[in-house]
This record gives sequence, structure tokens and C-alpha cells, in this order.
Amino acid sequence: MPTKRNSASRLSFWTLFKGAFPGCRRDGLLRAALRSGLPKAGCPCASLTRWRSAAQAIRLCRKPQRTFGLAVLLLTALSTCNMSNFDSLVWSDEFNGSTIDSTNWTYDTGTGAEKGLTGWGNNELQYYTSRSENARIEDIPGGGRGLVIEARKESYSGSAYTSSRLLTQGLHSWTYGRIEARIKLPIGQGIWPAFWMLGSNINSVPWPACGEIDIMEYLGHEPGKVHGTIHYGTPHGWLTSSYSLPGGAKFSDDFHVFAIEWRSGEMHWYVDGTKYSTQRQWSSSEGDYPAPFDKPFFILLNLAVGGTWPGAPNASTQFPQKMYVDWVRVYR
Ligand SMILES: [Ca+2]
Repeated sequence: MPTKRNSASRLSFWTLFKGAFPGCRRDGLLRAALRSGLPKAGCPCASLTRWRSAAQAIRLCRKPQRTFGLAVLLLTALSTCNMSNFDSLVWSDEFNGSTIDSTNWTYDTGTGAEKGLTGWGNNELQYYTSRSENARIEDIPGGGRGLVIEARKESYSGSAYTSSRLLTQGLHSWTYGRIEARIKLPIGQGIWPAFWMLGSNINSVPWPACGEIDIMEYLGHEPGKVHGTIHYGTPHGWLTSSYSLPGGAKFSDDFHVFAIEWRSGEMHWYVDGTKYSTQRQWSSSEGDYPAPFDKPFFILLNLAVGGTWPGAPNASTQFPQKMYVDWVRVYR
């Protein structure tokens, strides 16, 4: 029954292959490659992690005499696969309306003490509100409309500053994809905006074990530099990198697009389409690698004032400061 055995082997291989490459959306291309053996250059999917998974898939095959042939097919498919190119928009907020869409965003309000995290865990100085003074939709520099998060110096419920923190928690979350936003940042000592994500299980698995993905963080006294970071584990681990604009340019002078491409076992950070960081090694006390970055995360946009990392504002810091967000988009 050689024909039947061959068919069963292919089916088994394909099942294993799809298991090893769950993000691949080019099934047709892959199947064609498996049949034709025609390679293409520039495959982005041959990460070390996936090679390990692929090798495991081959080892799992119970027909050793076919291993060589399967390996050739696998290599051909890898070189042809353009998987996870994230060309399908699955969610966005263009902030082009008149008000903030409550089906997309909720607010963290207060000083963090409400959650047992006074200063939001970072000795931050602002009181977050959901008032339009601190978060609203308005015309933005360069035309169009966008979300404005405004940090103000004002006495409010015992705090010296107000600002806002919007999040999609409980409304929208995603596992893997390209998550990007077009943002014009504020400037000044003690100004700390961020575009980031937290594990949706944070209420049952406290930070940092739930995982944190900082797509963009920025300190207002270093206006030419942004940071991309992940936090994870127990004990707390983190991996970080930074990107500086060329020619001494400042992120407060114009809009820039900040993005992460997040696949199983790897993350890539981008500014204006330029990749500046890749991370593939992390750990988790909550599950096997690639936990905790293998489950849904929600998005946050906030503008903090003060805090352990940037330090407090000083006499040179001008208020109000505005963080403009033209849009946020998620591709799978
Ligand atoms: Ca917009």
C-alpha cells in the first residue's frame, strides 16, 4: 500500500508543519512549494525557535526513511514562506470622530493607590482622569484629527499634575500581530509617554509575570530617543533596546510610527519602518517558553509625569504637554 502510506505521511507532515508554524497564512504558497520544490529568497520565518520546532517535527515522524525527503520539503517551504506578514487590518482606532470611542477605550484613573500601586508602581506624580481636559479628540498638527492626551500642572485631589491613561483592557486584546501607532510626542524633563501592552491575565497573574510589551517609551529630557522593552517572569526579567533619530531630530517635532511585530517566540521593534531591535529569549514562571508572550495582551496609551525613571519635572518643564495619537492599528 505504498500510495496510501505516502499520503498518510504527507498529511502527518503537514499537520506537524502547521503546528510548528501556526502563524503562517500562506497555506496555498506553502502547499505549492511542497509540490514544486521551487525556493524563493528572503524568507523572514526561519527563526532559531522555529528551526527547533521544525527539527522536532521531523523527529516526530515515524518513517525514518522519509526524513531526508521531509527535510528537503521543509527547507523548500521555509524558503518560500512569507508567513505572518501582517497584511490584514483586524482593528484600529483612527480617532477621526468627535469623541473617544468608549467601545475601544477605558481609563485607569487616580494615583494608582486605588489598585494598591501608589504612583502607578513608579512613583509617578500625576492624577489620571477621564476628563476632556486630559483626553479628547481634536484637530492635530499637520491636519486631520487625533487623540490628545494632555498633561497639566494643576492641583487635583492631592496631586500636582493631571493626565490620562487609556487602555483597551476588557474590550480588545490580541495575541501576535503588528501593533502600531502614529504619535507626536511631548517634550521636557519629567515627561514620560508610552504606547504599550499588558497581559490580559494581569488580574490573576500579577505584573511582571503577566508580561509587558513596551512598544514605545520616551523620556522628555531625551527627545531624540525611544525605548522598546519587554518585562516578564518571576523573578522580574527584562530586555530593552533604544532607537535615536538621525541628525539630532526630536520626536516632539513631528509624527512618527512606532510598531512591534510579535510572533511566537520573537518580537521586532520598528520606528518609521526601520527595525531597531529583536528579542527572542525570555522566561516565564507561568508556562513553557514562549510564555508569557503567547496569549492575549491589551493596549495602553498614557502620558505620565515624573516617576523613578524620568525624575520629576523642573523649572524648565513647560505645561501643558500634549501627546498626539493620529491612529492605532493592529494587523494579523
Ligand atoms: Ca486620525
